[in-house]
Amino acid sequence: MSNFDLAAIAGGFQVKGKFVNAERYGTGHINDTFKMATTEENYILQRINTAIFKEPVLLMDNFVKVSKHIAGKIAAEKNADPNCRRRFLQVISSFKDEPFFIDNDGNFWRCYIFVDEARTYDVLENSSQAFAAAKAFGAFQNDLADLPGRLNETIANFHNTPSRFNDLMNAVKADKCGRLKEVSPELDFIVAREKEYSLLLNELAAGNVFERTTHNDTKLNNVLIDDLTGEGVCVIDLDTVMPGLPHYDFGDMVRTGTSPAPEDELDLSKVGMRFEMFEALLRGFLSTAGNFLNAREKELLPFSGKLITLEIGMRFLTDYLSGDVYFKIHREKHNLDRCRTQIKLAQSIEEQFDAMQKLNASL
Ligand code: ADP
Ligand code: GN1
Ligand code: MG
Repeated sequence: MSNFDLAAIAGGFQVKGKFVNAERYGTGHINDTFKMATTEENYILQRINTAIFKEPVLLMDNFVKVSKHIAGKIAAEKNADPNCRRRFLQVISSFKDEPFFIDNDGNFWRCYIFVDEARTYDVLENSSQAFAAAKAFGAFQNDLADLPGRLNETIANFHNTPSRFNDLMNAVKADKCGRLKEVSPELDFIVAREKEYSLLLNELAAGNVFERTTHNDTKLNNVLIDDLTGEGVCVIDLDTVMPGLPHYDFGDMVRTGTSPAPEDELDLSKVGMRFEMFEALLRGFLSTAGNFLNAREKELLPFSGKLITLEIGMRFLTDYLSGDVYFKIHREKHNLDRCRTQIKLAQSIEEQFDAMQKLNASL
């Protein structure tokens, strides 16, 4: 159920057919997503969270640029795929010919074609899926390597880990909800690793690694896996596509693609990095991104897994201390539970780090 008049909102877009129904869909933490059926087609209808994305018009400008660029790449392929409309997000314009619709309450909505016969996985089932997903995200970076101009930054300092650490320290000082006393082990773990948080930015400043157009939210449930072929068919959730480092994307794949347990698992004994999944992610990513990464960029891939896991861990902890104002929560202490899985995963990555480095050096 939702409080939105979804039929009226659907009526704002140039969709085919008549509205049939719309239901909440997916497990994203930020936007409100609905699967909508009309008499002719399935669509995704999504309310952009404008508390987080404060410039939705600029965001949709990025979104359209990126989808069109990828569509152009697909169209130029030899033997262009007849299914190519499934391989990028096809934005449906409003009746004002804009890529969004503003409802009577001022909510920002967008609409795109629902990709059938494909799904996302909150937890990957096997290493073939890991390879396919990482290959798709690598191809996404590769496709965007020649995007003209620089995209708008939809959230400033999104993957600036020292700045995220600073936010956590401010939340600790404020202790707005009196929750600090519950989080000592998690906080100690994060603080003990402070020196590592600036490593990638230092490498960037030194000119060893380079800014590119990256996805920045490569949670494994942001790529659709084809039911039939098992291939990564379409990269979705383009809100944070903007300038970034390739490591942010690879790191988030390690964070979300290697553990057999969900991000909010309560039984921490189930959380850990499965080495075979890491290997598949690495091989998959290098199969499409390997040609544009330099030697130092490649060398830093295993480290990025640990860094991004800790970065998202600190964001969950910051949100818990601040009263759960950013990520959607579905139970008490949800953000703390999420933080705990990230700490456990980071620990598991540390334990296997030498082997990860060795494998990476051998590829
Ligand atoms: P959020 O920003 O909230 O994570 P997403 O854009 O990732 O929102 O969408 C939420 C979920 O909806 C995805 O994980 C995916 O399962 C599903 N989804 C999104 N877009 C499509 C699409 N075009 N076709 C099919 N499923 C989609
Ligand atoms: C959010 O939108 P979603 O659920 O794919 C968040 C990511 C976090 C992720 C943690 C815009 O992603 O940065 O890594 O939750 N997106 C934004 O699960 O903050
Ligand atoms: Mg998502």
